Amino acid sequence: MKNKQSNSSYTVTAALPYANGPIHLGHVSGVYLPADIYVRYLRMKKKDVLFLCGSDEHGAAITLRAKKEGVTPKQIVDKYHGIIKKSFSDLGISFDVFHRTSEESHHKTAQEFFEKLWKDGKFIEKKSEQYFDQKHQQFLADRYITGTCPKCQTDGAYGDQCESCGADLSPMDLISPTSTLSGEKPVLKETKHWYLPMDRHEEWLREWVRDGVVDGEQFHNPKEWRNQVIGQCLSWIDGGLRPRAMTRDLDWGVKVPIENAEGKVLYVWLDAPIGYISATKHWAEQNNKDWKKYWCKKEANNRRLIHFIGKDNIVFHAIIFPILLKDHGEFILPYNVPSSEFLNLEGDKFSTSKNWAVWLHEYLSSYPDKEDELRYVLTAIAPESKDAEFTWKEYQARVNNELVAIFGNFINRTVVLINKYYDGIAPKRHELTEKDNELIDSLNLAKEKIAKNLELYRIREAQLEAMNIARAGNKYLAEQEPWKVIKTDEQRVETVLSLSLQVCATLSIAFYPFLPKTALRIQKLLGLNECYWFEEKSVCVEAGALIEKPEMLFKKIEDDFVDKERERLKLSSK
Ligand code: B3M
Ligand code: ZN
Repeated sequence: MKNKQSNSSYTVTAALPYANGPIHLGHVSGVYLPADIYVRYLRMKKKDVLFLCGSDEHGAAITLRAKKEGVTPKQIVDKYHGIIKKSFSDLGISFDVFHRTSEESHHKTAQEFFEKLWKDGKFIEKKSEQYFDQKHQQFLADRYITGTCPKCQTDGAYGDQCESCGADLSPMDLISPTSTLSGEKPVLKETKHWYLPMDRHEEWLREWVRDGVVDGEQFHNPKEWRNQVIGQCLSWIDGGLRPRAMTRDLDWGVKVPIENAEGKVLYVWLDAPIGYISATKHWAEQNNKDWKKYWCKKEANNRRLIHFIGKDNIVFHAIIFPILLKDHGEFILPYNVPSSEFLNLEGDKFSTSKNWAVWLHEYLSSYPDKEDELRYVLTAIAPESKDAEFTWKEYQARVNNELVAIFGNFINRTVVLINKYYDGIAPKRHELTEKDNELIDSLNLAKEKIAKNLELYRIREAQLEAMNIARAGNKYLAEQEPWKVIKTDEQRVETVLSLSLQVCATLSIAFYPFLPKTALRIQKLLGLNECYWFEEKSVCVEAGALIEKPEMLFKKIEDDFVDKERERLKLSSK
């Protein structure tokens, strides 16, 4: 293996959300939260990691929304960029930079990229007949055109993709095409575009995806890739890749930087991933760093590029973007593309148009002190390998039965007893029993399991292991019964509570990637300041340390909370 984990560094991206609406819980659970947890863990291990995101401000998603709201695309992206950025930060998603693709600096980077590829002969210029809306005097690509999917026969497939079966489409593939602007049948008209001949790349892509090898060199470990990502890529490649237009006839977007290309902009799926690079440049400039260290083969010594995305973005991150990066020549290729499946909501798909969604900014403004509850539940049900579902009933059950009854309860019992018996001074440890050693071993084992799972992007499993630490702590207290033993053997109680404090300290570290605010509260309770990933030595609270007064970490969710949220969802949906 070329890359050894021990000394690699990381460039981690989370899909750039379209700035055409706010973020909902489906996005958070599948992409942003797992990426944040992974990155927080790497930072705790003192890895060199850069965490990138930003808003995707071009493409039909934006212009169609602007049309619907009767405002300009600029007004749309300004509004939603602000809402999205704030909601991420309120949830504790710790991007190093949250950029935007409407920035001048991004346009420049995307144009330079396109120009280099054009000059190097990587595109084909081609005239063809394309669908045109006569009423609106506009060519129709991507979401401007819908029709029946030729693969699964579902109506409402778009000109670029069928959302029902995931097929990668072009407008000419659609059966009974209709303009989404006028609702009318389009006519054919000649236009010119620049195409990426993806068919030229099938061979190396297949080897890269399947074996992780390019030109005989090992670039990634395919065993670490999710099966569904490899499966989807290989089925596309084996189905035959076709040349794909990298430009569009639109006026909103990055202008095509070559002669005789008036009225043309870059295809949003060309410019958006380059947004990761321009975000890096922006961050590097502000932090006095060299952006090339994060992206370029020569400078990015042993760096892993990791894209967290949703499954509808696989083709763009695992096929098209790698082709562009390789064609350019200077860049590293993705090391992994952890892609999630979809999250549903109360028995139905999340839908912006039907307003069937729980919007992140609304949740956070209703419950500003419950961001960790949300982080916990969304990770516990994350759609990592198959579609999953969010319900308010399950939210209540997870908070009450796990956060309150297991995690909060264990911390609280320990802190209460230490305050009660020792005025809040951490007790000394005496001779250890077999049970004590078993507990210590289980802490060590748990942290290894958490680390291993996180390194393989199994975030859900990792959080479960963290919760098992609290479970073990509760079991230990229940067996040792310090509240009874205190009457007969005070020394033994000192040992039991000293070990319980060690469990609390371990929890504050193990949970830091998942529930950062709660973890820091526990650290404060214990007088600790230890946000590194414990490798060899265990975290302990020294005897004599001052433990603060108990406070409740989580509050029970009552039934009327669930009723209110369900009602709100029904009332606001269309
Ligand atoms: N904005 C698509 C999406 O939100 C797109 C991702 C771009 S990542 C470079 O699903
Ligand atoms: Zn389909």
